[in-house]
Amino acid sequence: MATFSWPLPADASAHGPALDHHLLLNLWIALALLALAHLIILLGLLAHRRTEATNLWHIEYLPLAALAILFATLTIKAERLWAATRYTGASLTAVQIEATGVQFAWYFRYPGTDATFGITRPQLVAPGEGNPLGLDPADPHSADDEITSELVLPTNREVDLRLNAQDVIHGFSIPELRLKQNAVPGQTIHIHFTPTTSGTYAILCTQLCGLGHYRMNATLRILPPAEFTAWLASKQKAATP
Ligand SMILES: [Cu+2]
Repeated sequence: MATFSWPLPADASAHGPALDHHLLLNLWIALALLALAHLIILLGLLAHRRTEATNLWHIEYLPLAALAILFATLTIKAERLWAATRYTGASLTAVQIEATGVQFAWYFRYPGTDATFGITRPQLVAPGEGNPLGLDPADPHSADDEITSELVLPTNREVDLRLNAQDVIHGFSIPELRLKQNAVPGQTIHIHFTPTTSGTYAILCTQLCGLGHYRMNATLRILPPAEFTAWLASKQKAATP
């Protein structure tokens, strides 16, 4: 199956190949069942009616039970693959980053050298004054927080991304990382994953969140660890007065 030409975008995450494999397995099974259903219809048309209709229960219920077990197994496997990025906790050494969806932009926040995110308050949100997330300057943890409009991640290190939304539900989606998760106002939703391939990728919003939805996108840059550390240091240096 490795030689199968696959019209999905290239995968740049550690969990992606398992998801791709499962998707392909689903498609092959659906194709096989479609062919089988047509074969059965064809045989039914050609066969002579030799049996009483009342004796056909096993022809009806056994395939039905087999299909139910097959689809339940595929669904449970898919649910587990998805839950691996969502419901299991990230490792304690994961890079901590926050992403916030706002009509119509994504903001990313790095906690800085104190490794703690500063408190944000809705009443302090003022994008025109350079405080799009409403960081509270009275909280000492907020002083070194770095807010960016592009997401920069290191390769081969787990990322613990917390997702927020300020106004309406936005859909955080990176096709190359096989990630799609809603950002919901009033909730902090964690997803964790490990980028594997350096490059520049698009971050999209996949919920119709308003008139400017079409332009709600951002850039993801995945860098080798040394370059990522240098980028983070340069951001922090620029922020220090
Ligand atoms: Cu949106």
